[in-house]
Amino acid sequence: TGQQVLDEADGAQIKQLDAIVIGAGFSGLYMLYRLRELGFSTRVYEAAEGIGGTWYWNRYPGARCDSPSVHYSYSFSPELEQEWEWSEKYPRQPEILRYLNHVADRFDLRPAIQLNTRVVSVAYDDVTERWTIQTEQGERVSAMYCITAVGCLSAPNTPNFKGLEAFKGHIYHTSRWPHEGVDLSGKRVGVIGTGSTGIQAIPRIAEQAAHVTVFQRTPNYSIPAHNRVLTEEEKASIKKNYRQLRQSDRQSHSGLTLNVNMRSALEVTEEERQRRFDEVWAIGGLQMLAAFSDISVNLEANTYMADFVRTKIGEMIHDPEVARLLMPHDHPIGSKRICIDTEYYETYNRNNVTLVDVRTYPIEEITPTGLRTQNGEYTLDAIVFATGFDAMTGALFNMNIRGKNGQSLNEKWAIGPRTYLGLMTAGFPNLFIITGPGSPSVLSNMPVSIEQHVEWISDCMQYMREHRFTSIEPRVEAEDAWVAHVNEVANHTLFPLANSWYIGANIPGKPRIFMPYVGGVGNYRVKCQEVADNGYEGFRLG
Ligand code: FAD
Ligand code: N01
Repeated sequence: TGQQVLDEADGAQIKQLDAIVIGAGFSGLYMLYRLRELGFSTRVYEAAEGIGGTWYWNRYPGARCDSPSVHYSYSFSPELEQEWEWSEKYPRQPEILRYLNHVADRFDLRPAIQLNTRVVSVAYDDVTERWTIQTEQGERVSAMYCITAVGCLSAPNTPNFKGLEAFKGHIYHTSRWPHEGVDLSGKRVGVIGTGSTGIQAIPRIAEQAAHVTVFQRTPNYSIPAHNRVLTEEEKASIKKNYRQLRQSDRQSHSGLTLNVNMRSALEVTEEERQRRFDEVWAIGGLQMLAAFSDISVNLEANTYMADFVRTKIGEMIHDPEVARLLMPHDHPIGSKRICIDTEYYETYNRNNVTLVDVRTYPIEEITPTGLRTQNGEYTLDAIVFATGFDAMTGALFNMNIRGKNGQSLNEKWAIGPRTYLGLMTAGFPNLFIITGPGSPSVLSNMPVSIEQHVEWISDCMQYMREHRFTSIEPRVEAEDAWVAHVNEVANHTLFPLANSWYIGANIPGKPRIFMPYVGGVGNYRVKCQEVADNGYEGFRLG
C-alpha cells in the first residue's frame, strides 16, 4: 500500500502512506489491524527480528506476565477469544509470544510489518504537514499520521558501571536475553536488580547455576503468584463469560477486575484486618492491593499491609539477617510496581544463593573476574542485569522526534513529559502516542489500555477523514490543565513517596515527575469518550 514520490531535495524515492506505526507489540499489531479495517494505508516499522514487543525481547528464565491470561489478551475479536486457549493462570513468555504471532497470522498482518527496521528520526514538515520517518538503514517514509507504539518498558537501562567492558565473563540484560537460551549450569552468576524481573528470574537461575549472588539495592514487596494450570471447567467458563469480563475490566480502576473490598483498613478490628490479609495472601497476585479500599491512599492503612508482608518475609526466610535485608522499608507497599513471584523468598534459603546489600555498600566496579562493592569482591562467570528500563519516555526520546518549527520532543519534555490525555502533545500535530505518559498505561492491565487508545486514535482519524480535517493537536491550555490534573491526582495517593521508575528515579538525571495517570482506567475511558463526543474538546482541528 502507499505510493512513492520523489524527494525534491535529493531525488530519493519516498514511500507515501496515510499512517506510520512504530512498534509491533500488543499496541502496534492492533493499531495496524484497525487502520487497515478502516482503509488507511499503513505500515509498521519494528526494530526487532520478530513481532511481540515485550514478549519478543524479555526471554529471561522465569519471564511471565502477572495479569491473569484471560485478562491479558485482546478483546476485539470474539472469534479469537474462542479459538485461543490459555494454559496457565499467568502465562509464560513463550506462550504470550505464540499468541501474538497467532494474532499476526490470523489477521494477516505480516505483509504490512517491516521487521529489523529501527526508526531513528521522526520529523514533521511544516510545509507539507506530513511526518517523515527515517530508518537506521536510511529509508525514508512519509505519512499524514505517525503513531508511536514503542512501548513504555522497551528501552533497557544498563547502568554504566566502571569496568563493564573489561569483564571477561558474559554479561546479559534480562530484556535482551539470547534467543537460544543460556546454559548457566555450573556457573557463578551475579544478578543486579530485584524488581519484578529480578524477582522472577532469580529463583529460576538459582535452580541452574552453581552459585547466585544477588546484588540488591532496594528490597521490594513481592506477593506469591500461586500460578497454576487452568482446568477445563475454568477455560470453558472463561470462554462463556468473556463479554462480561471485558466489560468489567474496561470499567475497573486498573483494567483488571479485582474483588475490591470497599471498606477501609482502619475501620475494622485487628482480627478482621489480619483475616482479610491472610485471605488475599492466599489468593496471591495483584488482588493483594484490593484487600481494603485505602491501601494506596492512606499511609496508616498501607503500613498495616506492609507490616503483614514483612512478617510473611520473616516467616519464610531462615536466616534472620537475610530476612531483615529482604524486608522493604523505604516505600509504601504498592507505591512501586508490586512484584508477583513464584518461590522468590524461599530461594534465599538455598545454600547456593547469597544476598548482597549494595545500598549500604554500593557497587564500585565490574572487574575482569567479577564485581567489587565497597566491602567485598565477588568472582563471577556471568552477570545478569535485571536493571529495568528507561520507562515511558526512553523509547520515544531514542527516536529524535521533531514537531512544528523543528521543536524537539526531548527538549519540550526536558523537565517532564507534557501531554493531553497521554495521547498527544502540543506542537506535534497528528502524532499519536499509545499508552503515553499522562495515561493509565503502566498502572493498568495494559491490553485494556492499549485497546482503548488504539480505538480512540482510529476513531479520531476516521472522524477527521469524514469531516475533512487534516490536522489535530492539543491546545496548550488543555495540555496544561491535564498535566496539572495528572499531578494532582497522583498527589492524593502514596505513589509519589517511592523512588520508582514511575517518577523517573531509576535513571540518573531524569526529571522527577510522576508520569502515568492514576485516576483509573474506567474514569479515564469516560473522559476520553467525552472529549471525542464534544468534537474533540481541547484539541485544535484544522
Ligand atoms: P512493547 O511490547 O514494548 O512493544 C514496543 C515495540 O516497539 C518493541 O517491539 C520495540 O522493539 C519497538 N520499538 C521501540 N522503539 C523502536 C524504534 N525506534 N523503531 C522501531 N521499533 C521500535 N503489562 C501488564 O499489563 N501485565 C503484565 O503482566 C505485564 N508483564 C510484563 C512483563 C515484563 C517482563 C515487561 C517488560 C512488561 C510487562 N508488562 C505487563 C508491560 C508490557 O510492556 C505491556 O503489557 C505490553 O506488552 C506493551 O505493549 P506495547 O506494544 O505497547 O509495547
Ligand atoms: O525493572 P525495575 P524490572 N545499581 O526498574 C536495580 C514490568 N515487569 O525490569 O530499586 C544497583 O523495577 C533497581 O534498584 P532500585 C513491571 O511493570 C513486569 O524489574 O532502583 N541496582 C531495581 O532493583 C516492572 O515494574 C513483570 O534501588 C540497580 C532493579 O535494578 C517493570 O517491568 C515482570 C541499579 C530494576 O527494577 C520493570 O521491572 C517483569 C544500579 N545502578 C517486569 N540500577 C510482570 O510479571 C537499577 N538497579 C508483570
